[in-house]
Amino acid sequence: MPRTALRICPLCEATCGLTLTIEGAAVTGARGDRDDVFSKGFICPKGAAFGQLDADPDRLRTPLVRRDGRLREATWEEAYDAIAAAVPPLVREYGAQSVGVVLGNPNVHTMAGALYPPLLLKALGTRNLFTASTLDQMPKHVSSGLLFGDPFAIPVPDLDRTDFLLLLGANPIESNGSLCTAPDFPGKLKALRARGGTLVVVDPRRTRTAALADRHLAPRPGSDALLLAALAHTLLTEKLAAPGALEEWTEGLGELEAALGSFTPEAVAPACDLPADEIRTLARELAAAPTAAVYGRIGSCTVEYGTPASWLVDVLNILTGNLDRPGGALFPLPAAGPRPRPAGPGKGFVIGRWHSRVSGHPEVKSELPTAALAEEIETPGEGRIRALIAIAANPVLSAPDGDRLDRALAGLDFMVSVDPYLNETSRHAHVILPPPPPSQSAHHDFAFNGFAVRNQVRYTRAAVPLEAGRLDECEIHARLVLAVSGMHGSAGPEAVDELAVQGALAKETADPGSPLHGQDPARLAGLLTGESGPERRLDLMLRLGPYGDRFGAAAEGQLSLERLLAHPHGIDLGPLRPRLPGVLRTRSGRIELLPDPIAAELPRLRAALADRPAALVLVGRRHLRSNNSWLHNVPALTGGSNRCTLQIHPQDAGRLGLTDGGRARITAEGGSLEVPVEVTDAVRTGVVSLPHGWGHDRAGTRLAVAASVPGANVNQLLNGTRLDRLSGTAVLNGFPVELTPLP
Ligand SMILES: Nc1nc2c(c(=O)[nH]1)N[C@H]1C(S)=C(S)[C@@H](COP(=O)(O)OP(=O)(O)OC[C@H]3O[C@@H](n4cnc5c(=O)[nH]c(N)nc54)[C@H](O)[C@@H]3O)O[C@H]1N2
Ligand SMILES: Nc1nc2c(c(=O)[nH]1)N[C@H]1C(S)=C(S)[C@@H](COP(=O)(O)OP(=O)(O)OC[C@H]3O[C@@H](n4cnc5c(=O)[nH]c(N)nc54)[C@H](O)[C@@H]3O)O[C@H]1N2
Ligand code: SF4
Ligand SMILES: [Mo]
Repeated sequence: MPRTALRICPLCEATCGLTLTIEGAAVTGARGDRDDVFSKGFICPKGAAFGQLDADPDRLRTPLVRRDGRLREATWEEAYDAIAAAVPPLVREYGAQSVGVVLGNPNVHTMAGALYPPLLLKALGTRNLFTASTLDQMPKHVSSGLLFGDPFAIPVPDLDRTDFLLLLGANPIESNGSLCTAPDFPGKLKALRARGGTLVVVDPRRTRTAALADRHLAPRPGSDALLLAALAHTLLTEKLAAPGALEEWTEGLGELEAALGSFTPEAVAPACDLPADEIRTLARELAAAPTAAVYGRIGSCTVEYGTPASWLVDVLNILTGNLDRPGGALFPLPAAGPRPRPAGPGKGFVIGRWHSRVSGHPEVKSELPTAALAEEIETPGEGRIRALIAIAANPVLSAPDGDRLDRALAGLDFMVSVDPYLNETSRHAHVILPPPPPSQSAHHDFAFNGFAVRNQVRYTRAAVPLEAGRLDECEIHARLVLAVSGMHGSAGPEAVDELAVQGALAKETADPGSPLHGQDPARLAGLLTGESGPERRLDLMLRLGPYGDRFGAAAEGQLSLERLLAHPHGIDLGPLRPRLPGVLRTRSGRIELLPDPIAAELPRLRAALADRPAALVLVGRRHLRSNNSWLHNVPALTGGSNRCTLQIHPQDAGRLGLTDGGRARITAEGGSLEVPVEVTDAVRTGVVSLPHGWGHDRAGTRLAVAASVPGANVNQLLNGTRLDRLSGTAVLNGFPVELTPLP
């Protein structure tokens, strides 16, 4: 008899609740959970393919360990023995910096990825940390760190209530949203328009999102910072700025007008390739809307001025009085996050506390640019990375110049991958530790509830029992922490969780501001419930969190794991509410509107006004039925519009002698590729588009479906030197390319 089980979808940031149909141990169906308090039944084709993804025959079922140069099936014991034999001796001989850590995107989609990497990094003591953030949203962290003192205080547009949404460089109809967790983003955009609201989309492509908009502006890629600066300039000079209550909490308002002095609509118009009138009109509409939210994503982050653009997004939210008010952009309050603290000065946020060894890139949020990973492995000298631990990461495809990274990884003394696939990156590992398929894992969104458009909390236990011979991914991580700490064999994985619990409780009970101040941490630990270490840790975070029961110190009926388990479809915690000034952690205790590092960047941005634009630049794109580099092996999601083609406007195609269905050679500073051409007026002139995550043609992988339609890896066009200066984020959009037709 088939049964059903609930599972929060781990495939994108929308975090939809799924109802899985299960026969035996197999997931035979997936539909949206209509009773889910947040997603209310929404599902997309990726979620619907959950069963096929879960059962992919290419998923590794046992660890692989390299012997005599070849990866072979091994036991967990053999795998951890190999790690314990390799990593601690390397650290003893060459120091902590000799081990690098790479954390990829799915870490924000697993409980293990939230709970253990901080412990791993602490155990290793390395500063060589590289994550997907520097290929993605790091500009937003830097901007929030500087403005609000907390890099995670990222305001999200109040999609359900806003009257006006200005959306830049995002295509949520296909991506389902990012840094804005909103199941059924498409429905929310349609509802915005249906209630008389306005949607403006800024994108060099006429995306499916742009097609829904009241107005679509198609600027030259990379020019968002200029456009936004001109919008802010217009608000200030036309006296349309009305920060209202925010004024009390904001410093630097008076200096902003001078700092943005030369960014008039007329001055930026040629660089943006937009009429100055249109920029002015947009500024006036933004100011006139009863409520409005400005929101920018990938296309405004992974560009040369990604941090200034991300900063200007919130400058506009502040100038229009929309920050922290319903209908504007608000700060979520996640259930497993810290309790709000009283307002007051904080530690502030700085970048560059240390620098990368080879190119001297500043650290940002304790991370170094992933674009600089290869040189840190290749370049001889003290502090060179000799061993690498890659968790849920495929930088060979997702970072600039995969061929170089490929060679660098091949030269490592030792590499561990925690990954379900033998793919372009993990094929270099000496040990691969494969997590079980998602049906066999519990799920809670530690990361995305912090960016959700509604406060809510959900937890789903494993839908299918762990298959014999499998380890839960949390246990895989915990054992990894032990193995690199030289404690393999002398302590069990539960010790890692208990240490984390003790640490958190010791801190809490020592805090004079806590209702638990002075209590006995051991007694509190004894009160935790849960079937496993990670469940006990979730219980702890929920109980200490903003809605928690504080072990009885809070009123009856507050949150704990037990209470959450009694609500399998989740608990709604209400719409987002204003949180200022409590969220502020700047040294001044106020919003620092014109932070020094940004002010110092403005002259460069001003100088960019005089740059002669390249004739042809490249931007990326995402397809609904794919996800970065790792869903091309699921047959249900391949084919159709999900193809690795180079989109080009008919006018450009004609000028260059390219035809639809033909082939072209595309060349940029990092290399060249042969790609199929798709002629379409969905991209503007002067712009071509190639999706990322393709290039599955390397030897030694086990991705049968993906390898049959490999596509080309767009990141091979880059050499890793183009970065957003302040955040170290790779410029993946808006770089110059050249095209020649191929026969
Ligand atoms: N040109 C260009 N490049 C880009 C982008 C772009 O827009 N253009 N986008 C960038 C962005 S936004 C991101 S986030 C990065 C992503 O970059 P990465 O994080 O490096 O890449 P992913 O393709 O998400 O790869 C994730 C890896 O995790 C593995 N995996 C999947 N599920 C699990 C799991 O449950 N547990 C574990 N341990 N592993 C798992 C997959 O097999 C895969 O190897 O790519 C970036 N690269
Ligand atoms: N289906 C699917 N969903 C996904 C993913 C996926 O790969 N597939 N990846 C997930 C991940 S890791 C992330 S980070 C999110 C990303 O979510 P989004 O940010 O919505 O991602 P994209 O679809 O890449 O949208 C970026 C848009 O920016 C445009 N653009 C490029 N350059 C510029 C520019 O200079 N200015 C402006 N204004 N626009 C520009 C591109 O044309 C593109 O339409 O999606 C997540 N969801
Ligand atoms: S929108 Fe995202 S979370 Fe929802 S079903 Fe699709 S992939 Fe899963
Ligand atoms: Mo991402």
